[in-house]
Amino acid sequence: MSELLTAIEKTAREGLEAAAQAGDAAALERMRVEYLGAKGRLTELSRALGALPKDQRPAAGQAVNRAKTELTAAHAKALLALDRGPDVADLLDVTLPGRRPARGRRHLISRTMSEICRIFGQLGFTVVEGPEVETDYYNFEALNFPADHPSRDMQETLFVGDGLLLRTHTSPMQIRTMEKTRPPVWVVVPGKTYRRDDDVTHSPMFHQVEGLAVDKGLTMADLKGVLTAFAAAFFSPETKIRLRPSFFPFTEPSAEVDIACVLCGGRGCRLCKGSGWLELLGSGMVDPALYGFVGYDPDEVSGFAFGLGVDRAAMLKYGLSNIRHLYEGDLRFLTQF
Ligand code: FA5
Repeated sequence: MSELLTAIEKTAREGLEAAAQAGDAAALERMRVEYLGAKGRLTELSRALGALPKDQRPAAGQAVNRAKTELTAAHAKALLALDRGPDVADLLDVTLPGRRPARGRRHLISRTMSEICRIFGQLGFTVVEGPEVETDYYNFEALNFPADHPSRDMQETLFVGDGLLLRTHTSPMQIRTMEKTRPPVWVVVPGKTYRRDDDVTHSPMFHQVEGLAVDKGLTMADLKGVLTAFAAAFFSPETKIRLRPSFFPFTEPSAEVDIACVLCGGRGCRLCKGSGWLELLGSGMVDPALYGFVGYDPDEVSGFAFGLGVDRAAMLKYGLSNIRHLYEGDLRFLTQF
Protein backbone atom coordinates (compact mmCIF):
# COMPACT_ATOMS: atom_id res chain seq x y z
CA MET A 1 0.00 0.00 0.00
CA SER A 2 2.57 2.60 1.05
CA GLU A 3 4.54 1.73 -2.07
CA LEU A 4 1.62 2.62 -4.32
CA LEU A 5 0.85 5.84 -2.42
CA THR A 6 4.49 6.85 -2.66
CA ALA A 7 4.43 6.16 -6.41
CA ILE A 8 1.27 8.27 -6.84
CA GLU A 9 2.80 11.20 -4.93
CA LYS A 10 6.05 10.95 -6.88
CA THR A 11 4.15 10.86 -10.21
CA ALA A 12 2.11 13.92 -9.18
CA ARG A 13 5.26 15.87 -8.22
CA GLU A 14 7.01 15.00 -11.46
CA GLY A 15 3.88 15.84 -13.51
CA LEU A 16 3.61 19.26 -11.85
CA GLU A 17 7.28 19.85 -12.53
CA ALA A 18 6.87 18.79 -16.21
CA ALA A 19 3.92 21.19 -16.64
CA ALA A 20 5.93 24.05 -15.10
CA GLN A 21 8.93 23.32 -17.29
CA ALA A 22 7.04 22.93 -20.60
CA GLY A 23 8.20 25.86 -22.69
CA ASP A 24 5.84 25.36 -25.60
CA ALA A 25 2.58 23.72 -26.61
CA ALA A 26 4.34 20.58 -27.89
CA ALA A 27 6.13 20.01 -24.55
CA LEU A 28 2.87 20.59 -22.71
CA GLU A 29 1.09 18.09 -24.94
CA ARG A 30 3.85 15.54 -24.21
CA MET A 31 3.31 16.14 -20.49
CA ARG A 32 -0.45 15.60 -20.88
CA VAL A 33 0.02 12.33 -22.79
CA GLU A 34 2.68 11.04 -20.38
CA TYR A 35 0.74 11.73 -17.18
CA LEU A 36 -2.96 12.05 -18.08
CA GLY A 37 -3.26 10.16 -21.39
CA ALA A 38 -5.15 6.85 -21.83
CA LYS A 39 -1.85 4.99 -21.45
CA GLY A 40 -0.31 7.61 -19.17
CA ARG A 41 1.31 7.11 -15.78
CA LEU A 42 -1.69 8.03 -13.65
CA THR A 43 -3.91 5.74 -15.69
CA GLU A 44 -1.46 2.90 -15.10
CA LEU A 45 -1.50 3.64 -11.35
CA SER A 46 -5.32 3.58 -11.37
CA ARG A 47 -5.21 0.13 -12.90
CA ALA A 48 -2.90 -1.06 -10.12
CA LEU A 49 -5.63 -0.19 -7.57
CA GLY A 50 -7.48 -3.35 -8.57
CA ALA A 51 -4.70 -5.50 -7.11
CA LEU A 52 -4.90 -3.90 -3.66
CA PRO A 53 -6.78 -5.47 -0.74
CA LYS A 54 -10.34 -4.06 -0.63
CA ASP A 55 -9.84 -1.97 2.56
CA GLN A 56 -6.88 -0.11 1.06
CA ARG A 57 -8.54 0.84 -2.22
CA PRO A 58 -10.50 3.97 -1.14
CA ALA A 59 -7.45 5.87 0.18
CA ALA A 60 -5.36 4.99 -2.87
CA GLY A 61 -8.25 5.83 -5.24
CA GLN A 62 -8.62 9.28 -3.64
CA ALA A 63 -4.88 9.89 -3.99
CA VAL A 64 -4.98 9.06 -7.73
CA ASN A 65 -8.04 11.30 -8.27
CA ARG A 66 -6.38 14.16 -6.39
CA ALA A 67 -3.26 13.80 -8.54
CA LYS A 68 -5.36 13.79 -11.77
CA THR A 69 -7.20 16.97 -10.69
CA GLU A 70 -3.96 18.74 -9.79
CA LEU A 71 -2.23 17.80 -13.03
CA THR A 72 -5.26 18.69 -15.19
CA ALA A 73 -5.40 22.14 -13.54
CA ALA A 74 -1.63 22.63 -13.88
CA HIS A 75 -1.86 21.67 -17.57
CA ALA A 76 -4.76 24.16 -18.22
CA LYS A 77 -2.94 26.93 -16.37
CA ALA A 78 0.26 26.35 -18.32
CA LEU A 79 -1.74 26.36 -21.59
CA LEU A 80 -3.20 29.79 -20.74
CA ALA A 81 0.22 31.10 -19.77
CA LEU A 82 1.62 30.12 -23.18
CA ASP A 83 -0.32 33.06 -24.69
CA ARG A 84 -0.79 31.39 -28.03
CA GLY A 85 -3.61 32.03 -30.47
CA PRO A 86 -5.00 28.51 -30.77
CA ASP A 87 -5.13 28.15 -26.98
CA VAL A 88 -7.11 31.36 -26.58
CA ALA A 89 -9.42 30.23 -29.37
CA ASP A 90 -10.21 27.15 -27.27
CA LEU A 91 -11.71 29.48 -24.68
CA LEU A 92 -13.38 32.05 -26.96
CA ASP A 93 -16.02 31.49 -29.60
CA VAL A 94 -14.68 33.81 -32.27
CA THR A 95 -17.70 33.09 -34.48
CA LEU A 96 -20.07 34.92 -32.10
CA PRO A 97 -21.19 38.34 -33.42
CA GLY A 98 -19.46 41.27 -31.68
CA ARG A 99 -21.22 43.63 -29.28
CA ARG A 100 -21.61 46.99 -31.02
CA PRO A 101 -21.68 50.09 -28.81
CA ALA A 102 -25.12 51.74 -29.21
CA ARG A 103 -24.88 54.80 -31.43
CA GLY A 104 -26.61 58.00 -30.31
CA ARG A 105 -28.65 60.14 -32.64
CA ARG A 106 -30.63 63.36 -32.51
CA HIS A 107 -34.10 63.22 -31.00
CA LEU A 108 -37.09 63.24 -33.35
CA ILE A 109 -38.13 66.67 -32.07
CA SER A 110 -34.68 68.22 -32.68
CA ARG A 111 -34.61 66.77 -36.17
CA THR A 112 -38.15 67.96 -36.94
CA MET A 113 -37.24 71.43 -35.65
CA SER A 114 -34.10 71.55 -37.85
CA GLU A 115 -36.07 70.33 -40.86
CA ILE A 116 -38.71 73.08 -40.37
CA CYS A 117 -36.01 75.77 -40.01
CA ARG A 118 -34.17 74.44 -43.07
CA ILE A 119 -37.31 74.71 -45.21
CA PHE A 120 -38.07 78.26 -44.04
CA GLY A 121 -34.39 79.09 -44.56
CA GLN A 122 -34.81 78.17 -48.22
CA LEU A 123 -37.84 80.48 -48.35
CA GLY A 124 -35.69 83.41 -47.18
CA PHE A 125 -36.17 83.37 -43.39
CA THR A 126 -33.30 83.74 -40.88
CA VAL A 127 -33.28 81.75 -37.60
CA VAL A 128 -33.21 83.69 -34.31
CA GLU A 129 -33.71 82.47 -30.73
CA GLY A 130 -35.01 84.05 -27.54
CA PRO A 131 -35.46 83.49 -23.78
CA GLU A 132 -37.75 80.81 -22.35
CA VAL A 133 -38.28 82.83 -19.14
CA GLU A 134 -40.20 85.91 -20.24
CA THR A 135 -41.81 89.00 -18.81
CA ASP A 136 -45.54 89.64 -18.89
CA TYR A 137 -44.77 92.54 -21.20
CA TYR A 138 -43.30 90.48 -24.05
CA ASN A 139 -45.47 87.39 -23.61
CA PHE A 140 -48.77 89.29 -23.34
CA GLU A 141 -48.88 93.08 -23.09
CA ALA A 142 -46.91 94.09 -26.18
CA LEU A 143 -48.77 91.37 -28.08
CA ASN A 144 -51.97 93.26 -27.45
CA PHE A 145 -53.34 91.00 -24.69
CA PRO A 146 -54.96 93.64 -22.44
CA ALA A 147 -54.49 93.09 -18.65
CA ASP A 148 -57.32 90.96 -17.22
CA HIS A 149 -58.70 90.37 -20.71
CA PRO A 150 -60.23 86.89 -21.14
CA SER A 151 -57.92 86.27 -24.13
CA ARG A 152 -55.14 85.54 -21.60
CA ASP A 153 -57.10 82.48 -20.55
CA MET A 154 -56.42 80.97 -23.98
CA GLN A 155 -52.96 80.15 -22.66
CA GLU A 156 -52.66 78.50 -19.26
CA THR A 157 -49.57 80.23 -17.95
CA LEU A 158 -46.85 78.89 -15.62
CA PHE A 159 -45.52 81.79 -13.51
CA VAL A 160 -42.06 81.74 -11.94
CA GLY A 161 -42.46 84.81 -9.68
CA ASP A 162 -41.36 88.45 -9.87
CA GLY A 163 -43.50 89.17 -12.93
CA LEU A 164 -41.66 86.41 -14.79
CA LEU A 165 -43.26 83.46 -16.54
CA LEU A 166 -42.34 80.54 -18.78
CA ARG A 167 -43.23 81.75 -22.27
CA THR A 168 -46.52 80.25 -23.41
CA HIS A 169 -45.62 80.69 -27.09
CA THR A 170 -42.71 81.89 -29.24
CA SER A 171 -44.63 85.05 -30.25
CA PRO A 172 -42.78 87.29 -27.69
CA MET A 173 -39.88 87.08 -30.14
CA GLN A 174 -42.00 89.02 -32.67
CA ILE A 175 -41.68 92.06 -30.39
CA ARG A 176 -38.05 91.43 -29.37
CA THR A 177 -37.03 91.07 -33.03
CA MET A 178 -38.91 94.17 -34.24
CA GLU A 179 -37.47 96.23 -31.36
CA LYS A 180 -33.96 95.42 -32.54
CA THR A 181 -34.39 95.43 -36.33
CA ARG A 182 -35.81 97.77 -38.96
CA PRO A 183 -37.94 96.28 -41.76
CA PRO A 184 -37.66 94.17 -43.82
CA VAL A 185 -37.85 91.37 -41.23
CA TRP A 186 -37.99 87.68 -42.23
CA VAL A 187 -37.31 85.46 -39.21
CA VAL A 188 -38.24 82.07 -37.79
CA VAL A 189 -37.87 81.34 -34.07
CA PRO A 190 -37.59 77.71 -32.92
CA GLY A 191 -37.88 77.02 -29.19
CA LYS A 192 -39.46 75.47 -26.13
CA THR A 193 -42.79 76.74 -24.81
CA TYR A 194 -44.76 75.94 -21.65
CA ARG A 195 -48.41 75.75 -20.62
CA ARG A 196 -50.55 74.09 -17.96
CA ASP A 197 -51.76 71.52 -20.47
CA ASP A 198 -51.59 67.72 -20.43
CA ASP A 199 -53.43 65.20 -22.60
CA VAL A 200 -52.72 62.96 -25.62
CA THR A 201 -52.07 65.91 -27.94
CA HIS A 202 -50.90 68.49 -25.36
CA SER A 203 -47.76 68.49 -23.24
CA PRO A 204 -46.77 70.99 -20.47
CA MET A 205 -43.52 71.60 -22.35
CA PHE A 206 -43.71 71.60 -26.11
CA HIS A 207 -42.05 73.26 -29.09
CA GLN A 208 -43.02 75.95 -31.53
CA VAL A 209 -41.48 77.60 -34.53
CA GLU A 210 -42.61 81.20 -34.87
CA GLY A 211 -42.51 82.93 -38.24
CA LEU A 212 -42.55 86.70 -38.76
CA ALA A 213 -42.31 88.65 -42.00
CA VAL A 214 -42.67 92.46 -42.07
CA ASP A 215 -41.99 94.16 -45.38
CA LYS A 216 -43.56 96.51 -47.89
CA GLY A 217 -46.92 95.40 -49.28
CA LEU A 218 -47.22 91.93 -47.71
CA THR A 219 -50.72 90.43 -47.83
CA MET A 220 -52.58 87.32 -46.73
CA ALA A 221 -51.67 85.82 -50.14
CA ASP A 222 -47.99 85.91 -49.13
CA LEU A 223 -48.82 84.12 -45.88
CA LYS A 224 -50.77 81.45 -47.74
CA GLY A 225 -48.04 81.09 -50.38
CA VAL A 226 -45.29 80.60 -47.78
CA LEU A 227 -47.31 78.07 -45.78
CA THR A 228 -48.35 76.14 -48.92
CA ALA A 229 -44.69 75.89 -49.95
CA PHE A 230 -43.78 74.78 -46.42
CA ALA A 231 -46.48 72.07 -46.30
CA ALA A 232 -45.38 70.76 -49.71
CA ALA A 233 -41.74 70.51 -48.59
CA PHE A 234 -42.40 69.15 -45.10
CA PHE A 235 -45.23 66.68 -45.79
CA SER A 236 -45.52 65.92 -49.51
CA PRO A 237 -45.74 67.97 -52.73
CA GLU A 238 -49.52 67.42 -53.10
CA THR A 239 -50.39 68.47 -49.51
CA LYS A 240 -53.29 70.93 -49.50
CA ILE A 241 -53.81 73.54 -46.79
CA ARG A 242 -56.82 75.63 -45.80
CA LEU A 243 -57.10 78.84 -43.78
CA ARG A 244 -59.92 78.96 -41.22
CA PRO A 245 -60.95 82.26 -39.57
CA SER A 246 -59.74 82.47 -35.98
CA PHE A 247 -58.70 84.95 -33.31
CA PHE A 248 -55.35 85.96 -31.81
CA PRO A 249 -54.93 89.35 -30.06
CA PHE A 250 -51.77 90.10 -32.06
CA THR A 251 -52.99 89.31 -35.60
CA GLU A 252 -55.85 90.81 -37.62
CA PRO A 253 -57.26 89.01 -39.48
CA SER A 254 -56.26 85.68 -37.91
CA ALA A 255 -56.43 82.21 -39.35
CA GLU A 256 -55.88 78.71 -38.14
CA VAL A 257 -54.19 76.63 -40.80
CA ASP A 258 -55.18 73.01 -41.42
CA ILE A 259 -53.58 70.46 -43.72
CA ALA A 260 -55.49 67.80 -45.62
CA CYS A 261 -55.51 64.69 -43.42
CA VAL A 262 -52.23 62.80 -43.82
CA LEU A 263 -54.03 59.47 -43.41
CA CYS A 264 -57.08 59.75 -45.70
CA GLY A 265 -55.98 62.66 -47.93
CA GLY A 266 -59.17 64.61 -47.15
CA ARG A 267 -61.89 61.97 -47.57
CA GLY A 268 -62.54 61.79 -43.81
CA CYS A 269 -61.31 59.14 -41.35
CA ARG A 270 -60.78 58.35 -37.66
CA LEU A 271 -57.66 60.52 -37.36
CA CYS A 272 -59.33 63.69 -38.72
CA LYS A 273 -62.63 62.78 -37.04
CA GLY A 274 -64.34 62.69 -40.43
CA SER A 275 -63.52 66.32 -41.33
CA GLY A 276 -60.70 65.55 -43.79
CA TRP A 277 -58.50 68.26 -42.14
CA LEU A 278 -55.93 68.42 -39.34
CA GLU A 279 -55.01 71.61 -37.46
CA LEU A 280 -51.37 72.58 -37.85
CA LEU A 281 -50.77 76.16 -36.73
CA GLY A 282 -52.07 79.62 -35.85
CA SER A 283 -51.36 82.61 -38.08
CA GLY A 284 -52.51 85.99 -39.32
CA MET A 285 -51.57 89.48 -40.49
CA VAL A 286 -49.57 91.35 -37.82
CA ASP A 287 -52.03 93.62 -35.97
CA PRO A 288 -50.93 97.24 -36.67
CA ALA A 289 -51.35 97.89 -32.91
CA LEU A 290 -48.05 95.98 -32.41
CA TYR A 291 -46.16 98.45 -34.58
CA GLY A 292 -46.94 101.13 -31.97
CA PHE A 293 -44.87 99.13 -29.40
CA VAL A 294 -41.81 98.89 -31.66
CA GLY A 295 -41.87 102.17 -33.60
CA TYR A 296 -42.78 100.82 -37.05
CA ASP A 297 -45.01 102.91 -39.33
CA PRO A 298 -48.16 100.90 -40.23
CA ASP A 299 -48.58 103.05 -43.36
CA GLU A 300 -45.16 101.94 -44.58
CA VAL A 301 -45.10 98.23 -43.83
CA SER A 302 -47.34 95.24 -43.31
CA GLY A 303 -46.59 91.73 -42.16
CA PHE A 304 -47.74 88.23 -41.42
CA ALA A 305 -46.90 85.83 -38.59
CA PHE A 306 -47.48 82.20 -37.76
CA GLY A 307 -46.82 79.84 -34.84
CA LEU A 308 -46.31 76.20 -35.72
CA GLY A 309 -46.52 73.39 -33.13
CA VAL A 310 -43.41 71.27 -33.75
CA ASP A 311 -44.68 68.32 -31.70
CA ARG A 312 -47.93 68.50 -33.64
CA ALA A 313 -46.10 68.63 -36.96
CA ALA A 314 -44.01 65.54 -35.97
CA MET A 315 -47.15 63.68 -34.83
CA LEU A 316 -48.87 64.40 -38.14
CA LYS A 317 -45.84 63.53 -40.26
CA TYR A 318 -45.03 60.26 -38.48
CA GLY A 319 -48.60 59.26 -37.52
CA LEU A 320 -48.07 59.34 -33.72
CA SER A 321 -51.16 58.84 -31.59
CA ASN A 322 -49.82 60.19 -28.28
CA ILE A 323 -47.56 63.21 -27.68
CA ARG A 324 -46.08 61.46 -24.61
CA HIS A 325 -44.20 59.03 -26.86
CA LEU A 326 -41.98 62.00 -27.68
CA TYR A 327 -40.99 62.57 -24.05
CA GLU A 328 -40.67 59.12 -22.49
CA GLY A 329 -37.17 58.44 -23.84
CA ASP A 330 -38.11 54.86 -24.80
CA LEU A 331 -35.44 53.71 -27.27
CA ARG A 332 -37.78 51.08 -28.77
CA PHE A 333 -39.94 54.00 -29.93
CA LEU A 334 -37.22 56.53 -30.76
CA THR A 335 -35.01 54.24 -32.84
CA GLN A 336 -37.84 53.66 -35.33
CA PHE A 337 -37.26 57.05 -36.87
C1 FA5 B 1 -50.22 80.33 -30.46
O1 FA5 B 1 -49.45 79.88 -29.62
C2 FA5 B 1 -49.91 81.57 -31.23
N1 FA5 B 1 -48.76 82.21 -30.63
C3 FA5 B 1 -49.65 81.21 -32.68
C4 FA5 B 1 -49.57 82.40 -33.59
C5 FA5 B 1 -48.35 82.94 -33.91
C6 FA5 B 1 -50.74 82.97 -34.10
C7 FA5 B 1 -48.26 84.03 -34.74
C8 FA5 B 1 -50.67 84.05 -34.94
C9 FA5 B 1 -49.42 84.59 -35.26
P1 FA5 B 1 -51.88 78.32 -30.30
O2 FA5 B 1 -52.19 78.43 -28.85
O3 FA5 B 1 -52.99 77.87 -31.19
O4 FA5 B 1 -51.32 79.65 -30.89
O5 FA5 B 1 -50.67 77.28 -30.48
C10 FA5 B 1 -50.06 77.07 -31.75
C11 FA5 B 1 -49.77 75.58 -31.95
O6 FA5 B 1 -48.97 75.09 -30.87
C12 FA5 B 1 -51.02 74.71 -31.94
O7 FA5 B 1 -51.57 74.65 -33.24
C13 FA5 B 1 -50.48 73.38 -31.51
O8 FA5 B 1 -49.94 72.71 -32.63
C14 FA5 B 1 -49.32 73.76 -30.62
N2 FA5 B 1 -49.65 73.61 -29.19
C15 FA5 B 1 -50.34 74.44 -28.37
N3 FA5 B 1 -50.41 73.98 -27.12
C16 FA5 B 1 -49.72 72.82 -27.12
C17 FA5 B 1 -49.39 71.84 -26.11
N4 FA5 B 1 -49.75 71.98 -24.83
N5 FA5 B 1 -48.67 70.75 -26.48
C18 FA5 B 1 -48.27 70.61 -27.75
N6 FA5 B 1 -48.52 71.47 -28.74
C19 FA5 B 1 -49.26 72.57 -28.43
